[in-house]
Amino acid sequence: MSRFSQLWAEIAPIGRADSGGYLRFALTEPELTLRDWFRGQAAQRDMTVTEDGNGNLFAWRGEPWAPGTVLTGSHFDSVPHGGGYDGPLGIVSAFLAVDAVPKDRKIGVAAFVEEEGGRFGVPCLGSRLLTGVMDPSRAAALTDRDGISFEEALGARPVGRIEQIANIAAVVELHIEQGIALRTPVGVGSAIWPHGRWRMDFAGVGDHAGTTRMTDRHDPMLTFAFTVLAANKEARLSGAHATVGRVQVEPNATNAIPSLVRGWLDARAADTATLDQLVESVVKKATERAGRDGTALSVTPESVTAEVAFDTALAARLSALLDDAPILPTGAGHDAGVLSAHVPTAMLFVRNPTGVSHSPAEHASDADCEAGIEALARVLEDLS
Ligand code: HGY
Ligand code: MN
Ligand code: MN
Ligand code: MN
Repeated sequence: MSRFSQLWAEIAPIGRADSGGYLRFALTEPELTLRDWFRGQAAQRDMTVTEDGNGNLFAWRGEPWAPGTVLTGSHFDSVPHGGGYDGPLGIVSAFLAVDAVPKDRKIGVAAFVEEEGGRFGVPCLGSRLLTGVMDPSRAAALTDRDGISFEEALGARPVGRIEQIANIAAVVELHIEQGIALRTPVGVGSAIWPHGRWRMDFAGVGDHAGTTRMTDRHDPMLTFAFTVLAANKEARLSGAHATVGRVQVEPNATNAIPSLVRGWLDARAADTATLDQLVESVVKKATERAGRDGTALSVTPESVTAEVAFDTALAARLSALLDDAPILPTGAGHDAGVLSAHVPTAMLFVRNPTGVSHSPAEHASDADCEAGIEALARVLEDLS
């Protein structure tokens, strides 16, 4: 059994649901178990473990945050019933790559908290706090579906920007590819599409499903359903990607017209103009429809992320180092995207044969994962 398969077997059962997908929400029992696993891996390598007061966990070879350190890693948290590779592959690969890098090199391994935003709603929460682009008091007050705040889950108020991020020479995040463009075992990231989430609240008039005449209704579910169709159509017409998820209906009963339907629009496009056009048009059409339905729509932008263009010289250097590995964009957000505004940053992608992700069916072959580890080791050695 290879070192990779051995470590992979250690974490595979943690947080796995009957669906075969994972329920690894930030700072819940499965993710905390993975953090303990992380500490064990660091101890085996005599690496110093630190936490940054924002929920991010680090293992350092050399002094924590020493100038010139190269940082790698990813996240443990998953979307509900997500795949096991999205995030953890970058952390397992980081520890195994560290093993192959000369011992005198200063390397850090990170596990960023709440990358998916699956518990508290804001993606890349940990890396946004670390770099100072997320206000700690706003983060502290974020709540999950049970009303638990991030501060309560963390056990303390998040501290916000860590000034030592300026000491980091480079960041490299290895991640399973979440599309089908990569046809070689390993690729290098060129960019992250502009994307964001918009919370859409549809308010109507709750009433009896059986006795209320159709002409008397102000049913927010109707406006919501129209909006889902409008988002889908607009995206298809413009080549963008739009999804409506995380839906809450109040009251969520068979025989009651709801008073409120809450959903999140996840929209992404290859360029900012297309993204802006998509969101503007969906909101306009939904607002018009709300007028016809006698419902009210409120839209709140959340974590809108501008296009990330990774350092092109760095990407070219890594591609050359990795036998001309292809350089490709991704539509998925990553902590590396947040960090890239503060530190020279690169991403390595490992081939995903089906491109399926955020699903129990997400998979990468052991051979490609081993190739990813070998590539990451080469990159860490080159950059450090
Ligand atoms: O949702 C994303 O784009 C990423 O997988 N967190
Ligand atoms: Mn993800
Ligand atoms: Mn991810
Ligand atoms: Mn990520």
